[in-house]
Amino acid sequence: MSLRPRPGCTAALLLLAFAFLSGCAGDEGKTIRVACAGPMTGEQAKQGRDMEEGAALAVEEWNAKGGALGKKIELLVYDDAQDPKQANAVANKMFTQGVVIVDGHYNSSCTIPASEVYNQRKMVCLTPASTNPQVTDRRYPTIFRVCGRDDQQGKAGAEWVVKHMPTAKVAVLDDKTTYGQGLAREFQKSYETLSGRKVVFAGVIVKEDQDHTSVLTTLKGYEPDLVYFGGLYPQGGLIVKQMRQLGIKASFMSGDGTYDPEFIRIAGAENAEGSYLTFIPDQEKIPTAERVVEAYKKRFGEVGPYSLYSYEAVNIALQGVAKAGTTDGLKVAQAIHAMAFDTVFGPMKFDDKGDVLVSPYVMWQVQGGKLVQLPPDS
Ligand code: ABU
Repeated sequence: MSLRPRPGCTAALLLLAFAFLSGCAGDEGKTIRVACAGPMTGEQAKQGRDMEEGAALAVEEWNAKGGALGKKIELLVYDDAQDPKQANAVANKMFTQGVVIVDGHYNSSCTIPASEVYNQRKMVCLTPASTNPQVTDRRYPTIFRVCGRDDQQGKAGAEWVVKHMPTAKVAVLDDKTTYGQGLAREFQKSYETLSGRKVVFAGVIVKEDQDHTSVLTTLKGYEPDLVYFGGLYPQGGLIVKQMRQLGIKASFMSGDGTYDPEFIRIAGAENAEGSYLTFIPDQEKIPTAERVVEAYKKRFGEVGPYSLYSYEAVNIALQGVAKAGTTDGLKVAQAIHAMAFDTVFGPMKFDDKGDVLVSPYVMWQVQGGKLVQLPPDS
């Protein structure tokens, strides 16, 4: 477990830490235990921190209103270290520690195995960020996803390419993870169907490597106009940087896992310039998000890609608890399935798989070293 304060939020996080330590001393049952689980250490730690902060804000707001079912809410933070085995281990630990709600995980490769435990133990899990279809396609009754799916965003990326770059030669790369490989295949399938053309090259990187020039040199030989990458920002940033170093001028496109200012920092602003990324419309411009965005910024600073999704994962779960009048996982899940939620993203409801009914993907581009949402018809 880890709690890492940002400047200005030390006192509040210390309170959370105190609450956790008190919990360890035997408060189980006196509080409702909510877990936030994700990559709290390592190269994706920024995403874990964003999730933790969103969850902390939601828990604080619930506690300020008196908690739920007459009990205070206690936030416990678990580090899955972006490792499927560790995700499974922390899922089991949560069960032994009396966790009833899980906000997690970030990586689909962690959410999928961990949700086997949540399903078996009837714990309610809402992932704020895992977009691989398998997360919900297994139709486990207590598993939900607050964000969209890779079959939706892969198709959105392909539609954009077919419309805006109809004659482009397209190459595809992925990082061989559940998320990256899945997203790349969804993009490729939609692209080839919609355009009637084949991608000119499909290759993989070794995620743990820092040097991707071998596969990029092969890719260069196919003279692509666009490189679509299925993977996350630490690798996406390096790929763009090394593409430019090798003189590959092709446009770069990726998905939500690359959508983070860290992508631009790792690539270098000059190298990342012009890159395309699919993500949801600007969260800071959603009228229903205004109050929470302001509160989040005041407490933690910049809102991360999945900060507000994490905030809403906790809110939705606790509304389910309040509606069900119990922390029994199956009853809470039934309540969540039956309810309609007013969220920062607007009205939200879940289908019978546990997916949200609406999840709009739009195109973003790096312009002037910043992520800029492109108008819908551009
Ligand atoms: N959707 C981006 C987070 C990574 C994942 O789904 O595995």
